[in-house]
Amino acid sequence: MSDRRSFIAKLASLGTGLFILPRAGGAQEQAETENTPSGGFEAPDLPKLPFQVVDGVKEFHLISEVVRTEFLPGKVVDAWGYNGSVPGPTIEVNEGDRVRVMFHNNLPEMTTVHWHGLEIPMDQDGVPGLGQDPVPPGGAHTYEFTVQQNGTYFYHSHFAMQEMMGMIGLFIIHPKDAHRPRVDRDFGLVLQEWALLPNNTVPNTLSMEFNWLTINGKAGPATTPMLVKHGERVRIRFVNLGMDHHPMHLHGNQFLVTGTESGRIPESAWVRQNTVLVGVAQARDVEFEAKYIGDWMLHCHLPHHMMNQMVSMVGPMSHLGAGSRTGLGMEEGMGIVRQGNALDEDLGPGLGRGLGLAADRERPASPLVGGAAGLMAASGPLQSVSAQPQNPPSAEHEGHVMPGMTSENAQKVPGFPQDMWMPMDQVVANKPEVFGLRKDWTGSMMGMMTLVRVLPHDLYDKIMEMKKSKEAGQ
Ligand SMILES: [Cu+2]
Repeated sequence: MSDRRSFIAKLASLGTGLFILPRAGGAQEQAETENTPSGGFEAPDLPKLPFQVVDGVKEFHLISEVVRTEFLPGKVVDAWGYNGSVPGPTIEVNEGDRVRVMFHNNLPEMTTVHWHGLEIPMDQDGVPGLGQDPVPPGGAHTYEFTVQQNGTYFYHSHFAMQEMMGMIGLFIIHPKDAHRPRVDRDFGLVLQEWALLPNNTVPNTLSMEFNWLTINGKAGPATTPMLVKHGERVRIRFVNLGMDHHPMHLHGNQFLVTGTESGRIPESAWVRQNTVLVGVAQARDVEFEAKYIGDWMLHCHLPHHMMNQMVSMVGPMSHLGAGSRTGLGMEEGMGIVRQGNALDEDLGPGLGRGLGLAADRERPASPLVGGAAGLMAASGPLQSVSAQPQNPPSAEHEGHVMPGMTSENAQKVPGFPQDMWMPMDQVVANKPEVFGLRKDWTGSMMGMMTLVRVLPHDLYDKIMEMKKSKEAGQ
C-alpha cells in the first residue's frame, strides 16, 4: 500500500469519527445509530470517502486520477480510480440524506461520474452530453441530490473504457430503519476483471480475455479476509462492473439473497442459495448466520476466474513447442484477421492477446515461472525461452516449484500441465486478518477469491488486538 493510500485510509477512518455531526433532535440521532449494523459497514482493502456536514448537506470531495496500485505484492498496475484508490473509496450515506459531491478530474481526458441506480434528477445523472458537459482534464463539477432509496449502489465513470480501467466505487445507503433481522457485519465487495499481460502495468481495455480477477482491487491471496464472530449475522454486498458475470460461491454455508441493485427484496421472495450470480451492472446482497466456525472460501466459480496471471503460463499452450504465440497486432488482438484462418496455428493462440504495442514484450513462458534455470533448460523446446524471470525479484517467493507435485514422466502425458501449486504465505503474512490460517493456505487462493473467517470469540479478540497494535505502530 502506498503512503498516499494509507494516508487516505487513515483520513477516511478519522472521517467517520470527526466529520459526522449529529443532526438536530434526539430521535434523529437515534435513527442515525440504530439503522447501521453494529459492526458498521466495511469494504475490505478499500477506504471510505470522508465527508463534512455543511448546512445539513453531506459534502464529499471525489477526485478521479491515475492510481498506481498492486493486485498482489509486487504486481504493479497503473489503473484509473478515485482518491488514490482502485476501486474508489466507498461513499456511505443514510436514506434521506442530502448529498453534495465536489468532483475534480485529474485524468488526462474528460470524464463524468454516474450514480448507478439512483433516482435523482437527470442533470445529476452523470451522462456526458445528455445531462451535463464532460468534465475536462483539470476541471471540476458539483453533483447534488437527495437519496430517497436504500441499498447497495455504486458510482462509476460514464465512459466505457474508463470503467475497464477501474473507475468504480461503492455507494452504500443505509435504510431509515435497519432491516430485520438486523445484521452484525456488513461487507461490500467490488468484482473486477483485467487484461494485463506479463511485464505490462497498464490494463488492455480492448481485450476480451481477462487474466487478473480482483475483489476490492486485490487478487487472492492478497484479498483481506472478512472476520466474523461465531454466531453473528452477516451481510455481504457484491457489485460487478466488468465484461463477465461472476457466480459467487460461499463454502460451508447457505445464504439468503436479500437485495439487488434496486434495493431490498421482500422477505417472502428471499431465496436460499450458496452461489449467487452477479451479472454485469448488478448488485446482490446475501445474508447468513455464521453458525459454523471455519475459514470459508468465498469465490467466483468460473474456473478462469480462479487463477492469477493466466496467460500462456499454464495449459497445453505452453507446450506446443515454443510457447504461446503472442505479440500480434491490434486487429488480431481483437479477433479481426484479414487473411488466413483465424484459428490456424499461427493466429489462433494469439487471438485476443492484446495490443501489439505492448504485447511484443510478452515472451513465451515456461510453467516453471521463476523456477530453476536447470529445469527450464532441460525441458527441451523451452530452452529458447528468455532466461529472464517474468516477475520482478520482489515478487519471487517460495513454492513456485514444488517437488513431488508433478510426476517424472509428466512431460509425456497428454494435457500436462494444467495446474500449479504455489503457496505464498510469506508474501501476505503481515496482515493480522490472516493470523492462524493453516500453513500453505495461500496455495488455493487465486483470482477472485477471498475468505469469510468465522472465528471463536477468543481468536477474534486476539486478531482485533493485533490489528489495533499494528495501526498504533504505523
Ligand atoms: Cu468471475
